[in-house]
Amino acid sequence: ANQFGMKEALTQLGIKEINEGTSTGLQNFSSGTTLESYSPVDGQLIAKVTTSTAADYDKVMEAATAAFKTFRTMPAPQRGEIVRQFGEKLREKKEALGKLVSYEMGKSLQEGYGEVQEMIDICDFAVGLSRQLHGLTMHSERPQHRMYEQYHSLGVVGIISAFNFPVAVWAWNTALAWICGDVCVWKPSEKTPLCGIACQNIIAEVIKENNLPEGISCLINGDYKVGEMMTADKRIPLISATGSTRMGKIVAQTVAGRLGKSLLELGGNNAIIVTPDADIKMTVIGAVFGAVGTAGQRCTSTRRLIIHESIFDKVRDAIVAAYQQLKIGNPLDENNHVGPLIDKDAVAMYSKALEDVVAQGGKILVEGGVLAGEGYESGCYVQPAIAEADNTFKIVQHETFAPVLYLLKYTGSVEDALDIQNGVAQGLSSAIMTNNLREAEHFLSVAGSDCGIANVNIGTSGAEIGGAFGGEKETGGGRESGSDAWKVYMRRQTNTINYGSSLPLAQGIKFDL
Ligand code: UN1
Repeated sequence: ANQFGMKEALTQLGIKEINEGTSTGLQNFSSGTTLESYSPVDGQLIAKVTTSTAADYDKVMEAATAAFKTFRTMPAPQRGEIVRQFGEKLREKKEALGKLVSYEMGKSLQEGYGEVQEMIDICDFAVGLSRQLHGLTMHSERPQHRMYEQYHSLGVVGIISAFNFPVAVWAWNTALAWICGDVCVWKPSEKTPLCGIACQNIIAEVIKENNLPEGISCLINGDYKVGEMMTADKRIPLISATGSTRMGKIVAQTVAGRLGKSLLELGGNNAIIVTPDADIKMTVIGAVFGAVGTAGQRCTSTRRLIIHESIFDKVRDAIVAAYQQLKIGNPLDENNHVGPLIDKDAVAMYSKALEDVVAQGGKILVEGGVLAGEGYESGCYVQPAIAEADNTFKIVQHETFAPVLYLLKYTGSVEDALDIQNGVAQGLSSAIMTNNLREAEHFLSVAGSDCGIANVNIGTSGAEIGGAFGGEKETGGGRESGSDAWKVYMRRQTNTINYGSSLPLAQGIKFDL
């Protein structure tokens, strides 16, 4: 299928018919079975990827551990220069990589480009940060003593990423890990292995051009069994995992069992509170993009709208009307708003959610359904749906990774809306639409949203890379990307230096010999 210049894009990214799925920057080690990547856009086979066996994995880990020993001694700003070069290559390949993301994953081309832009942005952020890996200095209680803390490189970082952001989430992790002096072993989702190959090909060029130790960026491919090799591996001090809460609980327990660190970025059940003081026009754009962007497969997707009863009908009608404008179809065609779901399993979960919401007492406002006919041959295209529901429904409490939006009604004050918003197990993203300062500040206060992300007059999705990204409760508690998220990729060391000629003990303890 060479629609929209996909063939050129694949060539530019070095994607062949069969690709080596286990590699360091310089060598390939794949000897496992083959993984086939089919596009949800047109159902066509894009290419194949060889998976990693335990022996392949070991070779990669040996290269990674060896690379770490030298990479950690390279000054951080020089590592920043490597990341800068990587960001430059991403700028050159933005179009090709954005297209591949769109074709292999199914998100709209605009969102595919947006994802590559996030990679570029985090590279820029990391370059600056490479000169700012600051620790504090403290005043010692003892005379002629100095105390400070410093951050040292941690080691091999294991990255397990999901299909929905097949390139950006890896970049959030690697760009920071590299400037911190860590090396990375990445297992992309088995649903988007070619995005992994494409990224690895790009970084391999940087590794070659700079004569860097092979193994600073390693790729492995396969299903959860490959992931298990990583989570159980004592050579990996930090596992950064993005995906379902179910997966995260398994990862967390395995990694904790060996007292490793994990950075978890799991499910969300994100809501927008719409108060009587909301700007309806802004609400509609924010809610619709949040609910149908990436076909509802962002961890930040808007799942629930919590609308005050006094404006419920007005907001409902405006959103329902906006849904009639949505064009669903090939995401590479920029006339379309919504592309396909990732695969038929996702379609089945979507259909089941719609059945469940009705069975549990919900009322369908915008009919869903699986689309068939010309352009929908892959069987992965669905109609974004809306249901009026109650927060207590089991299905509303659950994160369905599809474009299903629940409208919930609240009466009373913003506190009542917050009870509903916070009344779920997940805690990733949240938003309030209001021009009322008191409501907005209450929402942001300690008694307000319990999520890792809380926005005012912005939807729940589409966060910038400069802030720390992540959430509370069953979202896993991890923070990636901006702010001081880099600290998790380093180990902290406290240093006390005595430049005097006696040895006073802390806490004034006397110990004379
Ligand atoms: C995800 O869905 O895993 O905030 C990440 C957003 C994007 C990242 C989402 N910047 O929607």
